[in-house]
Amino acid sequence: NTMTYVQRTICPYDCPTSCGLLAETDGKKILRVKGDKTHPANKGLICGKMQHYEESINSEKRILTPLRRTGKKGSGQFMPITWEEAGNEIAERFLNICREDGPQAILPAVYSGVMGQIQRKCGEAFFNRLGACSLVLTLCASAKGAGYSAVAGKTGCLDPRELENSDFFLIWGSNIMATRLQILPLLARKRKEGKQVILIEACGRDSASLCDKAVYIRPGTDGALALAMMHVLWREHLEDEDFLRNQADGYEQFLPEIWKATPEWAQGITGIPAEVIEELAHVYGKAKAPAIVLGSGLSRYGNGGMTVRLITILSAFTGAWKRPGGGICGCDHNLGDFVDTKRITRPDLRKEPARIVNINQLSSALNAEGKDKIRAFYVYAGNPVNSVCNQTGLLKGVAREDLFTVVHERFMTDTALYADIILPATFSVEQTDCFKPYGYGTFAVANKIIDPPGQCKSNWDTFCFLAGKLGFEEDYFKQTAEDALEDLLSHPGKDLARLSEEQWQFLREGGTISADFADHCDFKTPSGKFMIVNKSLKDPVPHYIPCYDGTYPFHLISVPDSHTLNSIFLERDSLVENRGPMSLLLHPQDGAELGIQDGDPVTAWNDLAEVEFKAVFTDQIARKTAAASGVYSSSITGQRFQVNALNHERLSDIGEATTLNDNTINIKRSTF
Ligand SMILES: Nc1nc2c(c(=O)[nH]1)N[C@H]1C(S)=C(S)[C@@H](COP(=O)(O)OP(=O)(O)OC[C@H]3O[C@@H](n4cnc5c(=O)[nH]c(N)nc54)[C@H](O)[C@@H]3O)O[C@H]1N2
Ligand SMILES: Nc1nc2c(c(=O)[nH]1)N[C@H]1C(S)=C(S)[C@@H](COP(=O)(O)OP(=O)(O)OC[C@H]3O[C@@H](n4cnc5c(=O)[nH]c(N)nc54)[C@H](O)[C@@H]3O)O[C@H]1N2
Ligand SMILES: [Mo]
Repeated sequence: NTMTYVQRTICPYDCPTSCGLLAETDGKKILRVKGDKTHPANKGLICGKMQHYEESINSEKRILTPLRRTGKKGSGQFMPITWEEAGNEIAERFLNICREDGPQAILPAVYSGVMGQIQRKCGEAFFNRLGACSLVLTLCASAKGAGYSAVAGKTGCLDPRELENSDFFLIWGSNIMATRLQILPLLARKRKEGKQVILIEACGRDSASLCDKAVYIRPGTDGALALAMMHVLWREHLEDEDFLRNQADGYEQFLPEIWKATPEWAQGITGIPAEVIEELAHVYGKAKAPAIVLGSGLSRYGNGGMTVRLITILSAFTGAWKRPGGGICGCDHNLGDFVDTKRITRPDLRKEPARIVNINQLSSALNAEGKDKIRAFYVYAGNPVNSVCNQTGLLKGVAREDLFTVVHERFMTDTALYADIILPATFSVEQTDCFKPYGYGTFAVANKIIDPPGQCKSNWDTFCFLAGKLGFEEDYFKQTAEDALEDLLSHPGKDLARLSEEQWQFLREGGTISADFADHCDFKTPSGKFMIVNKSLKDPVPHYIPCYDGTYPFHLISVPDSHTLNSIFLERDSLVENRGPMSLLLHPQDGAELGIQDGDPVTAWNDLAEVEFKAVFTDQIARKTAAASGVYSSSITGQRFQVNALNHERLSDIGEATTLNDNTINIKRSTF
């Protein structure tokens, strides 16, 4: 008969929305979680995974104390130790390494386990102060970011709430069922009103049924489609010539690229029939306020930045940016000016220029010899053994006996299995943070609701604890996360500075506030114009460039799964069970040509590795494409290597991003 109460919080995971949640608690445990109907972005709608967030928080699989390795690396044998023991050992090892080889022999790795501005980014201050390597965080959508800003600079794209005014929707390379659930009610309503929704996908298994029509494209060739659509629009006089000549840079120089890009040419590259391209361009060109909802999958290629440049130009080619609801959505980053994250990351604490390591090349870094040898690896809020390419190289690296590895985690991940010391991490409800989602112009505070179980510590508290052990004197490391939040809020960006007393109060109590939508025609670029041609780039005039592709017959792509989020939620048996075994989606005709049947065990291989999957047939995939759905761990598949073992660590054309969708494989029926 205990009293319970409800507190607002925010989903901490790597999604465009940062959904508002209501958590019911007795002050000790989280009992129930539901969507916050008053939240401006998700309006109460949350995914199946978060509907039982409490099952993750209360999971018996959580790591509750610091652990020291007792068996071979990877064996999973650990014994509990105290924070004092763990902290002393980490400090001693780090100080020795700093003395012997310098702090650049210490490599931190973080990614997107928690998306809050404080808990995600506080480690940077610690490693800046230490002088460790600086990690380039481009494991996700930075080729997309680079491609978009190469054209639009810092101009804000469409906030999804602006899609209310759109009259035509191109869902381009986005698994909206898994990653953009919050816009589904709007799309359903628009379809009822007779507005068309068309999907352009390499694999539309999850999303095709939510659209009027799906067009399947050969992976990595979307730039050719965008060019050919512009060709048709130009030929049919559907372009906005006034906009292109007067508000954009370089239209004249770009025109020859369009003239060359006939639908017949694009058919040869994309595999989409020329008539379909013609029709697509016509319906797009006839719409007044067409919106392109752009996913990130198509940017994870050797030509990813160029592809996004071409699609961004297409999104403005008919003048759509001038009309409410017209333009491009999903290109992030410039939706609102709230807090100054440098107050958290503290680049000023670094005394010497950093040694830079790209997260996509962790495998190379961990296997380097000589003066570049990495001696300590500190992982937090990330699971690189499962999320980064060249998994065979990564496993070789983390298995090194002379590498001292610390992993700050909530669960025994494949990365944690290789740790010398594991530190127990918190859940979002056990720590204070603030959120600026990458898909909406909103900002939210999420206050700590309950104390962590066992001896779990947040990233903030852990770095401050270790700073103490290392003798860092800066006041920064003596603050609490609540102090850090107060510091951010007392140096507000322009969209916070204008809040009323009442709104401040609401925000501080865990509310979400919104920035105004961007002015899409006030171009935040050096020339003040939309940059069709961008002279600061190696490739100033956009044109079609092929992706890496490769020598094997099938193009391998990775697609998000709606039951899980990257390797998060693997602790939830029911979600993992519903998702099923690690599968490779294939077109039935390709399956037939390979002599395999739906459900067969198959082996996929290339120059890097050999990985076992279950073949799953779907019509909703481009030919000669194999799509691996979701991220799996060794404990689920029983295999040492998962899909990323088949992916190279090559980078994108611009943005230094992952090219995890740009690899080729052979496939055969497994023989046991
Ligand atoms: N349930 C769930 N939600 C998630 C995630 C998850 O794993 N599960 N991941 C989260 C993360 S980390 C991110 S970054 C976001 C966004 O996650 P992203 O991984 O960017 O996913 P999407 O934007 O949905 O885009 C992926 C889609 O691109 C398609 N695709 C791949 N290559 C091509 C191509 O060459 N051309 C075209 N047209 N399509 C292609 C794939 O088939 C897939 O449907 O979602 C987040 N939300
Ligand atoms: N094959 C394949 N590879 C992929 C993808 C894919 O779809 N397929 N997706 C790619 C994309 S888009 C991304 S963004 C990356 C994601 O790459 P990662 O961020 O490395 O992967 P996650 O699986 O999200 O792992 C995050 C880990 O952080 C832990 N964690 C959560 N909260 C906290 C916290 O507060 N503190 C600490 N210390 N730990 C915490 C979680 O338990 C989890 O194990 O993976 C990329 N790699
Ligand atoms: Mo991501």
